[in-house]
Amino acid sequence: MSWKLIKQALNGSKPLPRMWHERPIKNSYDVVIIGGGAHGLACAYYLIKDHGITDVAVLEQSYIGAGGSGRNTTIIRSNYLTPEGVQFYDESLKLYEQMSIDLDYNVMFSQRGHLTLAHTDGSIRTMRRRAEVNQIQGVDTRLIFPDEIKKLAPYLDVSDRPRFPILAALYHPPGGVIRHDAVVWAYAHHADAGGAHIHQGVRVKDIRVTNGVVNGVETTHGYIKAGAILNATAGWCTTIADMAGVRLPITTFPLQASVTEALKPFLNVVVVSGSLHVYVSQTDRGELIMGASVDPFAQYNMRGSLAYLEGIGGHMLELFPMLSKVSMRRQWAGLCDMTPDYSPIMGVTPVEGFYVDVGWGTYGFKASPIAGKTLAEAIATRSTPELIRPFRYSRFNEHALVGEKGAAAVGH
Ligand code: PYC
Repeated sequence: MSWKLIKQALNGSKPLPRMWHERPIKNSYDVVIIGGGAHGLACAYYLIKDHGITDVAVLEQSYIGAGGSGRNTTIIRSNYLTPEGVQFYDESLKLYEQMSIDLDYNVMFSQRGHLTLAHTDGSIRTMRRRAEVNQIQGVDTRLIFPDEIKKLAPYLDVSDRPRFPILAALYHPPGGVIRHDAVVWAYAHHADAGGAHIHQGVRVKDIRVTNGVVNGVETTHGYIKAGAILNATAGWCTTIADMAGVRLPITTFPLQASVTEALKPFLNVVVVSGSLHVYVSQTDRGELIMGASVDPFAQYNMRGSLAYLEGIGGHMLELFPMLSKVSMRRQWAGLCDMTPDYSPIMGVTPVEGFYVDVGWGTYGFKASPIAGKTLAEAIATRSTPELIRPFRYSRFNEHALVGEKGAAAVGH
């Protein structure tokens, strides 16, 4: 048992110290971060830790982690298709590996391995390419075939019975799942302890820009002057960017997910099928947590639909026929900001002092640590770090897209 737990037990009924605090809103900060998800909070943490910038406010219109950070299916991986994507996400995975130690908070990162199934010759070709790109970058990813897949996921139907039989899989042993709330709380705690102010329930109504330079934000709680502003929102990123006069090539779609009743442990890897639009893993409590591809219509509605349940139910049963009696317990949706090349947009914008960390599609949570770290560097140095240069805002005018559709998530 850890010393921390023993101390807590001996503390009797004394309330535990707060993880973060409510503080009065100041009328000026060096840096204002819009969006209190894992990205925004990680950026606040790294501004303090790496650059000694402590005069930071994180503004969250709801409660911290209420958006994509608390709605994702907790998958972490770095088996992308482009060298730029692999390098970037792999740095994130390495930071996740160290997070429980670095932040002294158990984020329960379970590197149980990640399998992306191939049901067609075309997807085998893409996976071969991904495996090679990954291996060149030093990332452990390889193509495997049904006999090995069966050993990793014994209940997966690898026979030729299904409509789309499993022909092969991309196996990525470092991939896995993490406790997403814990990631948000750990960053919030350290950002707060380092001096950042976390303001929940504060909505940004406008951004003041003079002669191409940001001045501050108009909020539901009054005007706040800011030396630099980071747009680290999802769902509302285009609305916020519009306030600064910055147009983003982003369309927003809902993505639905759900969880079943708890079952005995039987699934020790993350399983993804692009062709069937499914990703699934088993939680520590035994539930199956799963999601689909984005809904077919661009909208901000986050209601669950019967069409999603029918679709995912059918596809799950093609993969795991023995689940036919299992009931679904909860479903929800989050908002996904899709860019034309399925890669994010990070760094400086044409408005001086206005930075973006947006366009995270269905893959934002896994990037939180490295996005926070590199954006903090961009803000502190007023330049774009090499690792995120490929994802710069100007790439759309420079015909320098980073096409990640083949590895972004499930088939979109
Ligand atoms: O990119 O790994 C992924 C993912 C999982 C669920 C949605 N996207």
